[in-house]
Amino acid sequence: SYRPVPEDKFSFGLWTVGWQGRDPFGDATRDVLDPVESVRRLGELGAYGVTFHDDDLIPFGASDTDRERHVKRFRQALDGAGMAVPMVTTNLFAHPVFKDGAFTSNDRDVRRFALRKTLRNIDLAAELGARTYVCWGGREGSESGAAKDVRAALDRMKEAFDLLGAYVTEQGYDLRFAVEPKPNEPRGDILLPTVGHALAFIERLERPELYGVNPEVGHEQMAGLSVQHGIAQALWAGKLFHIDLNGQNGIKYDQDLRFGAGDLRQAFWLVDLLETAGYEGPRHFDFKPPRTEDAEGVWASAAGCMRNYLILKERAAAFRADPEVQEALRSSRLDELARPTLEAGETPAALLADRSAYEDFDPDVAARRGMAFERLDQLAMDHLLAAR
Ligand code: GLT
Ligand code: MN
Ligand code: MN
Ligand code: MN
Repeated sequence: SYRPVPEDKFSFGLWTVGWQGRDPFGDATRDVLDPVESVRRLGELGAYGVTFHDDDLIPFGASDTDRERHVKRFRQALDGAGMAVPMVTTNLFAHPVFKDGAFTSNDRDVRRFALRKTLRNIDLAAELGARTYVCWGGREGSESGAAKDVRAALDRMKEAFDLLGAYVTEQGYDLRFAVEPKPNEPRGDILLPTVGHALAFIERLERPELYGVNPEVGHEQMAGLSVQHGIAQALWAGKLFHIDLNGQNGIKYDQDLRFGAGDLRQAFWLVDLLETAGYEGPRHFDFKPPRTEDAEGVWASAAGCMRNYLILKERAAAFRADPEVQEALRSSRLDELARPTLEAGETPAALLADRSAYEDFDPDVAARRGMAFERLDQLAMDHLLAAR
C-alpha cells in the first residue's frame, strides 16, 4: 500500500498548502488557511512534520503578545497531531523592504534588519526543536549589471552566514543551516544559483561544517541541470542537509508542481538515489497546489506528493532487486567504476612503468566495446512503468 506513515519522514511547508494562488497575473483563488488546520490535515494524511517561515505563522510586524498567542496555538496543534517541526526558515523576500535583497541588499540598514529578523526566528526554531534552518535568498540578486557588485555582495553574504553560525554556536543550538539555490525568479539572476555555486560558497565560511544545501528539484531543472547529479554531488560532499521535493517541466518559470508531476524520470532517479545513498533527512515537499484547485484539491495535491514518492520508492527498489538489472549493471561495468583506478599505494612511477596501461593498451579495441546503457535504461523504464 502507498499509505504514508510518520516513519517515511514526509514534511510540508505551511506556505505550500497555504498558498492562496496569487501569481503575477492574478489574485488569490483560495481563502487563508489557518496553520492549525494545516497541521491537523497534514498529520491525518500521514506527514510527520511541518515547516514554516516566521511570517507564515506570525504575521509580519505582529506585537509580542500576538506572537506568543500564535506560537502557543501552533504548539498545541503540533502536540495534538503528534507532528514535529524539523525545519524552519525566514521570509526575507515578501515585504517590499527586501526588494533589493536581505543579506546582500545595497542598503546596510536593511541588511541589519534582515539579520535581526533571522536571529529572532532562529530562537523560535530552536525552541520548537528544529534541526535545520533553511536560507533561500530569493531576493539576493539583480536585474542589471551595475546594480550589484557581486563580489561585494558575496562578502556580505559570507558575513551574514558567519554571524548566524557564530550565534547558534554561542547559544548551543543543535541547528545547522541549509542554503537553497535557485537560478532566477523573483530576481532576474539570483546569487548562489545552483547546488554547485552553494557548495563552493560554503567552503569559504568560518565554520563550513554548520552549512549544507537544501536543493529544490525544480530549481535545478530551471537551470537545465540534472537533479540527480546535483543531489549526488551534495551527498558526496556530505552536504545534503535537507531537500525540497516538487515537480517541474524543464526550463521555464518555477512551477512548484506536486512531486512526481513534471519530469517523472528525474523523480524516479532522485528517489532511487535518496533511498540507496543513506539520506536520512526529511522528505520535504515544497510545491504549490495549482490555483485552479479548491481546498479539497489542495489536500489531494499534498497526498499525491507522498503517494508518488512511495510509488517511485517501490519502483526503484524493484529495479535494484531485479537479477536481470543486476546483470545489466555489470554489463555496463558499474562495478568497475566503483573500483579505484590505481592499485593501493600505486605511485605515478608505477603507473608509468605499467606497459599494459599505455604501450600495450589498444584504444581501438577498447573503443569498440559497447556500454550497454540502452538495455539498462529500458529495464529502468519497464520498472518505472510497472511493465516488469
Ligand atoms: C519560497 C520559495 C521556496 C523556498 C521557501 C523557503 S519559500 O516559496 O519558492 O523555494 O524553499 O524560503
Ligand atoms: Mn524551496
Ligand atoms: Mn520552487
Ligand atoms: Mn517554492
